[in-house]
Amino acid sequence: MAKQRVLSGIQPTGDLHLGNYLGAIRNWVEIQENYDSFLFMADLHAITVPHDPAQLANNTYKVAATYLASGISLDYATIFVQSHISAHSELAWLFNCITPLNWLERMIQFKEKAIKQGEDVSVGLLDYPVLQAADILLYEPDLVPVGEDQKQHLELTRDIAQRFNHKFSSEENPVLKVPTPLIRKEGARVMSLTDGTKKMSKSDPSELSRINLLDSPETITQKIKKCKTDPTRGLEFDNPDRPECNNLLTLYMLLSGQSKEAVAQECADMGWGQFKPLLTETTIAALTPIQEKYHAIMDDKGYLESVLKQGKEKAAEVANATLLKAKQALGYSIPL
Ligand code: AQP
Repeated sequence: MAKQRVLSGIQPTGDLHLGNYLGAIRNWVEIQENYDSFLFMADLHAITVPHDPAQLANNTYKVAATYLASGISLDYATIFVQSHISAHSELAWLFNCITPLNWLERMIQFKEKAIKQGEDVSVGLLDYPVLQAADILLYEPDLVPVGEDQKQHLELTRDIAQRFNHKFSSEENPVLKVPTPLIRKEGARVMSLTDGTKKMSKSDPSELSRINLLDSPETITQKIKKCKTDPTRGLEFDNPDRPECNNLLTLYMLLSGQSKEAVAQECADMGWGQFKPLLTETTIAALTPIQEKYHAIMDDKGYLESVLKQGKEKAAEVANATLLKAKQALGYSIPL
């Protein structure tokens, strides 16, 4: 029996951080053996906010190298660049014409990012979830593993698929496969180090708010030393009045691979002065092997390019077949 399919991606918009790793990449690695994974670099999404053309290609290589360095194996995964497959843009246009504008206007991420852009909000930023629906539906995945912040976008993807199927195909023979989001409980929302109520994000202007996967041991030490805590002694999970405490304990739990119960017990009587060095050491130990592999892969561009070329060929075959079905359902039937 064919394996079920998984699809996910990350925008090459800057340095990846612990949120991207714990909320997304680590989960892809954990389940990869049981699935046929399609993982991409969302470089069309990367230009929905102002970007530097001189950085785009290198950022895209960096994300691909991070996938591989984090343990994604080509035995199970196809890694490709979104812009290499023109079906993404084409299907997004078709979906634009069936998606009500007010579905997009209520997207939380649009509202948050639009505030940051001020006057300079692009149509692309509003349209981002429609392109994301195309990214996903082209590959007919069974599961889409993402962080909690993407939940609303995945619901929209499901709505677009269902609307398309309802309007342009029969119930017995739907054109688009409706996917299921996979959002793990732990690590689904890694919070900022400077504000435990805000998610850790690449676009936060404060470098101190996040730990990047490529941060040096010195930088990690500094960031954890300066991170926000509270005056209470004794550390605990799930106290809504102590969001930073919950976040830092969760990071420790995930990076050390221990259970929640073990961490709760170990840290119950600790003060921050004792906990911070422990978290620092654990973070450095978890990231060092990834960093070593990352640098080796980045030094071999020929290898990376061959991975992406192979990925393009496999992804294009799947994507073009779905695009053709969608176009035919819409009435594009004149032979080439
Ligand atoms: N803080 C987070 N906690 C858990 N998961 C997270 N993800 C991002 N931040 C966290 C997950 O990472 C994947 C890819 O994200 P992305 O880079 O494509 O876009 P994003 O969600 O917009 O990430 P950022 O860091 O917030 O980037 P900017 O600041 O550029 O928008 C997704 O699976 C996401 O859930």
